[in-house]
Amino acid sequence: MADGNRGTTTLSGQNTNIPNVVITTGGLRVAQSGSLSVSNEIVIGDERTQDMSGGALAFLEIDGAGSKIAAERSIIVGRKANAELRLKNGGIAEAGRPGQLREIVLGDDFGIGTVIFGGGGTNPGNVSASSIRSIEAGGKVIFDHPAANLTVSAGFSGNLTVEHRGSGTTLLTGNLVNIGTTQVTAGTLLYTSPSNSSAITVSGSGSVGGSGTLSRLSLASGGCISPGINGIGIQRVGIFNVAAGAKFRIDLGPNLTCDQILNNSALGTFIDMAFNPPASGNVNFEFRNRGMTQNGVYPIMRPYNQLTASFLSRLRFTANFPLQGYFQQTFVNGGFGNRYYQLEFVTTGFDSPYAIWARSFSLNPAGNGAPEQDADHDGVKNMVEYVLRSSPISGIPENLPRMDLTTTTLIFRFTARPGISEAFATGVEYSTDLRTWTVATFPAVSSLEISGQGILTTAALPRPPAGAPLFARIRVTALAP
Ligand SMILES: [Ca+2]
Ligand SMILES: [Ca+2]
Repeated sequence: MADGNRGTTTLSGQNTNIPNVVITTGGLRVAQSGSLSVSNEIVIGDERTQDMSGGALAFLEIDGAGSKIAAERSIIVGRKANAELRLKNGGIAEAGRPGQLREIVLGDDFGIGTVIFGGGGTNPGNVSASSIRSIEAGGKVIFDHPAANLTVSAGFSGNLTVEHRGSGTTLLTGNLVNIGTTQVTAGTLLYTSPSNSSAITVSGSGSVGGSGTLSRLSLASGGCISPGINGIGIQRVGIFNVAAGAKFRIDLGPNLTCDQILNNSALGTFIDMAFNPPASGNVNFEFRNRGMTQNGVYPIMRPYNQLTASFLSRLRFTANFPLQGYFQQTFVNGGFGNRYYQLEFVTTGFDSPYAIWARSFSLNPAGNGAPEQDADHDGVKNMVEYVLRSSPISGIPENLPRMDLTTTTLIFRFTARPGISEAFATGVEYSTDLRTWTVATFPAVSSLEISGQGILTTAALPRPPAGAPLFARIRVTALAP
């Protein structure tokens, strides 16, 4: 099967048992759940007489979920010509048989090949292949899509460049071996590959991250590094150039865990991170709360020997939650007799669990949501509502203590939310006249932790003589931080 005209042909049915497909010039679209299965090769672009300065002379576009091309051998994009493979809206290009070489080849015999995931703001399709390999110079892989999570497992190798220019997020899980430059100008490009030799430049609104190792990374103004994949992670970097206006987006988690940017010595080869901060201007740190549980020292970055004191004076940080803090650097003995600087972020105040709770009801923990206040005027202080898991804004107290009368005792009990003991003490008080209150003490009062529910406090108070009143109430005290 050969397509030699310069227009576009659209295939929508099932087309099988075709030995080869060669699109010399012009375009072929596979759409509307159409398919094309080829027992040998698919070649896109195969005409030497062309204007090499122009755009693609041939393209194959696979558009829409269920649309697919499959070659039992390779898919060759750009043999002797400029050609494009366009993957849109769930369309799939599958190369090779399982267990065999499954590659998409860019550029052959002086041709130039480009693979585009998305294009013009459309959602992407994908490849089913083990690698995208460029033979001739000029090969390109372009991510130009708005999708929130495109995962591409094919590795990249050879003389190709990568561009990420759509607003979406792309995760590359394959190895990237000896490829050319990578430009991220928009969206997020994530890597899990333990090796990535590409010289990566991040600019505009682009962001880079993941859990892999980046040999060479440059953040231009606006460019962002955000270690990990949607959470806390470690990003290893070799040569790390940072321009003024660049951004570090760092997640802070429980027990002083945080995103980290480290040298890659942990790989077994002892390589410094050559960290080159800007000569002037600010670098912006943005922090996100990923379940912080305490103030403390969060180790953000560990380069060797090249972090300067003047750099520290130009760090700016913001957080989307109340958080104060400052940076410090420490000098630590490293392996092999080396010493390295560690850049640490020291937190001095973040929302306590109580404050997070108060804010969740749109209350100000330092104002109407303060522990001693009663925001909904139901007679129950905010901190008591917090302890009892009652809404501080509904006006109707929930989970109030229960009282049961036996022949000899008054049983008073309540269940407090778990994990409050660092911030609040609870107890029981009783009175016969509502004026003088006495704190009930052990053994009359006892507490028992009930897994998954909280702390059950029970007070057994002597039953007063017939006709005499007895009152009991929960006592909540805010502890000094
Ligand atoms: Ca992160
Ligand atoms: Ca209240």
